[in-house]
Amino acid sequence: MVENAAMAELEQRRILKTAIPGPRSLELMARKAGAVARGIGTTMPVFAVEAGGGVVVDVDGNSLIDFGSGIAVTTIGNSAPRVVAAVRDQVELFTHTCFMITPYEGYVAVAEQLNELTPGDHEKRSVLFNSGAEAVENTVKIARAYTKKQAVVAFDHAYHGRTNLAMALTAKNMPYKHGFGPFAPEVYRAPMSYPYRDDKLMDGEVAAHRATDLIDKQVGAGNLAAVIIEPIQGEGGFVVPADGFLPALADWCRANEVVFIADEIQTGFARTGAMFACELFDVVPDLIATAKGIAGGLPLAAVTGRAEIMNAAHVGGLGGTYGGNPVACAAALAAMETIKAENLVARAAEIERIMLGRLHRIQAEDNRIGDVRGRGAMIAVELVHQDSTDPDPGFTTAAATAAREKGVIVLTCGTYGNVLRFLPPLTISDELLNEGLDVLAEVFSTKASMCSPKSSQQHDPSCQRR
Ligand code: PLZ
Repeated sequence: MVENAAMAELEQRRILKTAIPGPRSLELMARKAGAVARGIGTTMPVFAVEAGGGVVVDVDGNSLIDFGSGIAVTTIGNSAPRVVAAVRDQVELFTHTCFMITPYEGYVAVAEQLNELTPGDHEKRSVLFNSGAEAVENTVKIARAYTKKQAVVAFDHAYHGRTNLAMALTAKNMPYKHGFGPFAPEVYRAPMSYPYRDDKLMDGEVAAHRATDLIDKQVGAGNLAAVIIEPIQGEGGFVVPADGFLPALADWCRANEVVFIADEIQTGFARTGAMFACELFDVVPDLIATAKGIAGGLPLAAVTGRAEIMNAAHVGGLGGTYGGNPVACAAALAAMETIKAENLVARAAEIERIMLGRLHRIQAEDNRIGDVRGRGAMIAVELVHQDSTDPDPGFTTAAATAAREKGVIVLTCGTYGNVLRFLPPLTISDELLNEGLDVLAEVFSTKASMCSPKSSQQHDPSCQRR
């Protein structure tokens, strides 16, 4: 692994010097409340000063194990050495010209890389943007321009972003949509394949048929421009669809002249133990939206796809002032080189093995863990009330808070708020990974007698498990 001075100095250890949050973080949280709009929430109220490898260091000197990667962004580690060097070099040359005014090579090189790395060996084109939501919006613009149709189908539990069209595509009301309507029209929702919650007899093909049948009846393929789906859902609960679901859906799209869009904003760039999660399911999307892990933490996003679809939008129809900023492009080239040079796709698969092994062992002792699932370094546990599949968001919040107080950054997700998700950077050491898992094991064992009452009951007598 290439190391730089800063990273070598950053001790790869969990260190707790104060309570979490410490006094300086508390002071800064008070300043945040006085200066930043309340709509921006805080998962963990500690302020970062440095990060790398598998740790985030806070203003009180606490060194926290990073199981979040800033929501699946710093896949190659924070301040990855190649990214730092590439950004430094580019910043000294120029920071912006606007690619639509005077182009530069970095943008073209990123597009070439994306065309090569994304699934399928057909002729492709790419276009760059700033955020995942912007990429998603543009997949729909492009699909509409190509098909001359308007409707778009998204799925239950989907998350596609916070801009107006992306909000319409996103399933969950609170906190993403509540009070922010009206939403973009011509967006329809289909049922997702959710093996833990679906009928046990529902295999992937049957689940796909359930979705396409509803689309046929309620929308009509003749009106449908695109189907957009996360191959493994992110914010919606790390839902891994049943085998056969995505290929059947993609086949139906092809047969009906509907553009099949994969939103790989969270799953892309080695995160799931493949360069892109579509590969795990043997599907080749027509368009693929990427962001997050693409540029080692700098804001960049992309749409890549079949040349004939990508070229359907007229000249000047796509763009934006900052899209494909030269500094972000330099970072992206360095990030992609890092993934290849450090064999991070294989590292993600190794992380999957370690995490699933440990979490299955914890689950065997604890029937509040209804499901353990995920691929690569995108792993989750779904928490339920004892001896049922009823979601337990109260216990989930308590477990996440307990883990954070012990110095492990963990995130929650899921339509029902009952999923603990783990997204470590692929540069985390086995020691830190295992230490983070030790903390989780400790949290589950010390919280053994703690569970929240079912919403329908004042007191759950089955709560006393041990
Ligand atoms: N599509 C699949 O995961 C971003 C959002 C966090 P942006 N997910 C994290 C939050 O609460 O805002 C995401 C995603 C998928 C689209 C997006 C949107 O990407 O870069 O946040 O716009």
